[in-house]
Amino acid sequence: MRVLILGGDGYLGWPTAMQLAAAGHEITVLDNYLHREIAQASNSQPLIESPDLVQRAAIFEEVTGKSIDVVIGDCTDYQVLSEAFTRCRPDAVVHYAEQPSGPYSMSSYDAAHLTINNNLNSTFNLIWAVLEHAPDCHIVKLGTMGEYGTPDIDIEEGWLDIEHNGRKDRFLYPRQAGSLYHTTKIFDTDMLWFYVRTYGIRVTDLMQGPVYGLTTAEVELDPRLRPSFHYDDIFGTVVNRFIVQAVAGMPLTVYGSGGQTRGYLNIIDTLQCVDLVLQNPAERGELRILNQFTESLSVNELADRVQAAGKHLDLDVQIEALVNPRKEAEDHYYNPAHQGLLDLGLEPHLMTDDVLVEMLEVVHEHRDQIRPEVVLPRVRWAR
Ligand code: USQ
Repeated sequence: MRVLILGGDGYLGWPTAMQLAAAGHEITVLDNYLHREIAQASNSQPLIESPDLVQRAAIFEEVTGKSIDVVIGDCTDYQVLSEAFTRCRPDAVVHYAEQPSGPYSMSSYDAAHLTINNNLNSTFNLIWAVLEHAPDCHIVKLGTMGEYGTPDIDIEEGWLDIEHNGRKDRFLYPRQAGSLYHTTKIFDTDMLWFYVRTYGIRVTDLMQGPVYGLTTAEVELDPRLRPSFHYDDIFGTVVNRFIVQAVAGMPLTVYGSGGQTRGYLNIIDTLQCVDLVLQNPAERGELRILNQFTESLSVNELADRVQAAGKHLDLDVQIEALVNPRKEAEDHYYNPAHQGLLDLGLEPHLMTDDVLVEMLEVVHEHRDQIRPEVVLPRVRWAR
């Protein structure tokens, strides 16, 4: 398959590119380093500095003999995206090219504006590039479980059958996100649904939960191929943050009462899910929505697990409840369906003690680079 990966420099984009290239697919990655720029500007550099995309592709080729075609460019510029389509002639596009942080999107007018602009325009341009250059191309779009919020009913996979005044119909599941970033993903889904039902494009929208981990199969070949790993309050996801806090000897930062429950997955399973949906594409005229996570856990449960794993390394891990910087339910019902990817063949790698211990060990090797000043929350939802 020829696959174009938008956002190929990111935490998930780069490992996806490597895995697909290693499996023999022809891969083009497109990225404009936006994430590196805004992370730098908000003093949120990753734990381990990654080589740039051109250098990473060269290292990958050196160790595997397989090439990854790199295009540095901005997919909110339609010309750039059109040229990437002409160059790659993709059978599928994996779309990661979005500003991915809730806290960043809530930090200022400029950050909110950038998030709206980047996320909506990249998706809009992608749809048009498919319509104009590759109408049969399968769009694999990374959405988020956060689109659904935390409703007091079961969460379905994308759709809800509703009976009203004796008649029935099927609609997109109601969405109510907790940050502007998560809201842009709702706009994306709506936009994709409009173009699917109007022009019959084929789309898989993956509603992903928070991802954790810093090692994938290709990283074993050369540690310079490691995904960029954030632990700061803005770009770090909660499990990755807790691991770094445990190593740094800082108390784990549980926001509020810690009852917030989300569906988590190992980075290895993100790659597995993307691979499975590429092998099993959506039909023309189908918006297929799959909930992408393997286990639901509350923040308190995460903290307890990291604390227990820390004992294997003789770390005395403390847990501290902080005033929640976000506006979110802290004690809520949470029962999302997630059968679709299992039916496609997903074999979950769960958050075991061993997995957490391995993460602690890798972070421990890099403990000198931890900057405690970026750990506590700097962005608040309140105004
Ligand atoms: N949390 C803490 N302490 C921390 C950091 C987070 O208690 O130090 C809590 C948050 O308040 C939240 C939960 O942990 O209730 C998850 O937070 P997160 O920062 O790991 O995840 P989130 O902001 O929701 O966003 C992340 C990714 C985003 C992805 C999303 C999936 O940054 O790109 O879409 O996870 S989901 O959460 O299902 O929407």
